[in-house]
Amino acid sequence: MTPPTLRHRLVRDMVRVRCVEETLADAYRDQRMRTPVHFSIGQEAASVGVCAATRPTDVVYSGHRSHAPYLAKGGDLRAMVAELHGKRTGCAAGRGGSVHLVDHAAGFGGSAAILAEMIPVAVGAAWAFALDGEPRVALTFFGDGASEEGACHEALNFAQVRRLPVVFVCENNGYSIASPLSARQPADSSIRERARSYGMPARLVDGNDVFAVHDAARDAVEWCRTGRGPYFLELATYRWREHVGPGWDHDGEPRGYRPKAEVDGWLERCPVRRAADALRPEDAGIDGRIAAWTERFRDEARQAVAQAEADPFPDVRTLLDGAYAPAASADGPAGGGSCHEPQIAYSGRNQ
Ligand SMILES: Cc1ncc(C[n+]2csc(CCOP(=O)(O)OP(=O)(O)O)c2C)c(N)n1
Repeated sequence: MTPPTLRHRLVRDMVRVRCVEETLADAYRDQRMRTPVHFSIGQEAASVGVCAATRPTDVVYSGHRSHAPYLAKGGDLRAMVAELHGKRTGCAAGRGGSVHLVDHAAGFGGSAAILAEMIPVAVGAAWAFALDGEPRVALTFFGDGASEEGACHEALNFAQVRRLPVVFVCENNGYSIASPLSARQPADSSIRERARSYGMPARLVDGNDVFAVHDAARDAVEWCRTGRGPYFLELATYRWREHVGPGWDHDGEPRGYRPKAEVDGWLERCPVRRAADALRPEDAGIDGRIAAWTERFRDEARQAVAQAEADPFPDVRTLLDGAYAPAASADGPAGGGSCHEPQIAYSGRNQ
């Protein structure tokens, strides 16, 4: 059997992310996952195209929309699904949920839901790589809303001053929850222009074209690895489902912040379908391959959900392990108590 081409791998990896997230969205309705979930369904080309341009030793960070970059960087599927179920086998030992994914072995450095929080963290990692003289690159995914945070601009500035090897990947899906870009940013301005004003290259790319994303990401990573400083990618894309949760904006009471015709227009620009259309002239069997991948990855995702449901919850006695607690003073115990003895009553139910 001939090995898959890079273009095939990019399509396959998007299909995998789509299948995992759709399976999770279906299972979410059973309420066994008690974590908020922010799906990247419709935005798969961004994570897959960028992460395929990295080396295993490069490190990726993300915000709350974290499943896709985690999986695209090679994060362990079962550990992610267990994390979403709050289980001990989760990648954050069941303490973090969907917004606190991590897989150091795969080069996924972590995700967090405080907007823009991981951008300076990625810059810090890049600074360490530069100081150690290691040819590694840090990458950080975030949304258009996060690009408006002060922490983002401080990080861009510092990265450029120090010429650090960090790729800033802004997935511009046009909305911050229900607030459109036009209501939040001055007319005739753009995210990439603001990034460019710090002196780094900043490119707008069709974020639903996985091949274009991959080409741009290769240039960006190469730029950083060869010591020329940071690089900014603005990927224009669109989230298909509601901001948080498994539903669609128009499957019940209209939410009112974006018209159905706009959503439908972006469904037509499905990144998987567009990649398949592009590949068909060189591979008449692409649709059959996608069908086979879909079956395989849905099955893999269903097994991960079944395994996560069967896995144990963390032991309540470990509840405060790893949590900060001030030391007791001579006048009596300080507020937080010990790291090892839970200080709160526990009903034994998963509430
Ligand atoms: C500092 C901070 N402010 C507000 C929020 C609440 N919040 C969570 S997600 C979100 C919108 C994020 O939009 P964007 O960065 O564009 O990412 P998207 O959800 O579109 O992927 C907001 C305002 C937060 N998590 N952190």
